[in-house]
Amino acid sequence: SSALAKEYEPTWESLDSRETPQWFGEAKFGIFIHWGLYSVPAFSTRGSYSEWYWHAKDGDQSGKHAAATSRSTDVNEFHNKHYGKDVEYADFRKDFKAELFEPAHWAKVFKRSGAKYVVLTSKHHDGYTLFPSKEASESFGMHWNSVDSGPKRDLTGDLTNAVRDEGLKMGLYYSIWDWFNPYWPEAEQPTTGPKRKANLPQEGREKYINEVMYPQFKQIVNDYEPAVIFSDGDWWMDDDKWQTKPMLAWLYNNAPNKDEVVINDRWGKVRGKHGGYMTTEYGSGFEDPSILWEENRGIGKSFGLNRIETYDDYNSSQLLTFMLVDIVSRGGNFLLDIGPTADGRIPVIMEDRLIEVGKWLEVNGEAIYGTKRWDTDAQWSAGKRIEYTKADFHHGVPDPIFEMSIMPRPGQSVKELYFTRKGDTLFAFMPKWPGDKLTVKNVKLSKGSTITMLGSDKAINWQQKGNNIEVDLSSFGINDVTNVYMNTLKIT
Ligand code: FUL
Repeated sequence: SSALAKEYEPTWESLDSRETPQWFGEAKFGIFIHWGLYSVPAFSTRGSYSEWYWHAKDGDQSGKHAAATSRSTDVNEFHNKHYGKDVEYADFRKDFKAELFEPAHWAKVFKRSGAKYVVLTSKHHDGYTLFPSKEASESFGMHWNSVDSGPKRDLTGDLTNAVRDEGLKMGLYYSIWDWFNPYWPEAEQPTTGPKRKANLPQEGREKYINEVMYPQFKQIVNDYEPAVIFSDGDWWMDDDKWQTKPMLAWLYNNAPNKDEVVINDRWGKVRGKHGGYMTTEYGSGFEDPSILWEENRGIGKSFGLNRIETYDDYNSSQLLTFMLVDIVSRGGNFLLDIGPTADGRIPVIMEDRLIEVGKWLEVNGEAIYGTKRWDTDAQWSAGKRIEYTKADFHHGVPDPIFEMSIMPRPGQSVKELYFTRKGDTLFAFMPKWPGDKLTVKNVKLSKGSTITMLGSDKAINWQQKGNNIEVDLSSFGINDVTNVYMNTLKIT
C-alpha cells in the first residue's frame, strides 16, 4: 500500500505514521525463545530471570537494573560452588554446544502449538550473538558469537529456515544494550572477563553504536529478514542517546521485507508510546482498543531456562489457554516464551505446554486468529463474574509472580465469558462450563442466526429475551465437551 511505500524520516512523527503490517494483529500467538550462554548455568533465584546470570554475578549491584535479576549473592554462591571462582562467563562458551539441536523438530513443535510467529534472541544483553557477528567478536576481543565459538553454528539462520519451512513467520529479539561490551562506557565494569577499552561516555557510546549496534542490526535485517524485531534493554537511556530513530528509518526504507517487518516499542524510554506495537512483560496488556499490543512471559517465571524451577513453577496448559483467550479478547497478542537447554533441546514440559495449547487451538483457532475485540460496553457487562476454586485447575495454581499478572487465582472473580468477533460473527469463550443454561447479555440476533459450539455438530437452541439471548446447553453431556480447557460458542 502507499502507506508502506513512502520514505520515512528519523522522527517518531514520521515513523509512527507507518501502518503496522496487518499480519501481526491477526497472528495472535507467537513463541519467544531465550537461548544463549546463560542456558549453560540455567540458574537464577526462583522468580527471576536466568538470562541475567552474568549481570547478577558480575554487574552493577546498586539495584539500578536489578528489577528482573537474581539476587547476586545466590548466583555468586552457586557459581563459586559449582564452577569455581576462576570460571568466567566466557568459559561457558565451551559448554554451549547445541549438539542435540534439531531446528526442524523445534519448528514442528511451534507449528503444532498453533503459533503463527517465532521470536529468537539473536543477541541478549550479554552481547553474545547466535549469528556470525564479527563486530561482537572484535569488540570483545574474543570469539563472541555462536559460529566462531560454542555450537559453531549459525543458530539464527538454521532456525529461521526451519521455521519458514513450516509456514510460520520468523522474528528476532535484538538487545541494543550490550552490558559488558568493552566499547561501551556506561555499563558496569565487570569484575571478571573482558574489560572495557574506552571509558569516555560519549565517545564510547558512539563507538558501540556505530561499530557494533548499527552493523549488527543491518546484518540481521539483510541476512534473515526478520518479520518481527523485538528490541530490548533500552529503558535506562533515551532514544536520542541510543540513536535508534535513524536505525528505524533505515529499516522502514530499506529492509528487504519492508512490507512485512514489524517492530516493538523498546527503543529508548518510549515504551507504550512509540513503535509498531506496544509490549507488556509478565503484565496484562493495554485496555485502549486503539493500541496494538503484545504481552510476553515465560511458561514459568524466567525467560531463559531456570533449572531450579519445578513442576509447580510452570503454568498448566489450561492456564496458558486462559491467558491466550484473555489477551486476545482484549485485542492483544500473546508471545509465550520457552528456554531451551544448552545442548539444544526444548524441555519436554515446555513442549507439552505448547502442544496442548495447540490442540485447543486446532478446535478453537477460528475464534482466535484474525479476530478483533468485541468493542461494546456489553463486552464488559456480559454475563456474570464467577469465582474460581482450586478444583477448577488441573493442577496447582502458581503464586502471583508480578502484581499485574492476569492469571485467575482461587477466590478471584473473573469474567464468565470472554468474547472476540470476526465480521458479524461473535465468539464467546466459556472458561467454566456454565451448566444447562447460559445468558449472553446485550446481543440481538436475527431469526436465521445460529449458535454452535466449536468442535461439535450439535444444533444449539436459543431464544431472544429482550436484549439478551438465552442459550440452551442442556443437550451437552460430558462426552460432547471435547475441548478440555475451554469451550467456545460461535454465534453467527
Ligand atoms: C526484558 C529483559 O531484560 C529480559 O531478560 C527479557 O529478555 C525480556 C523479554 O525483556 O526486558
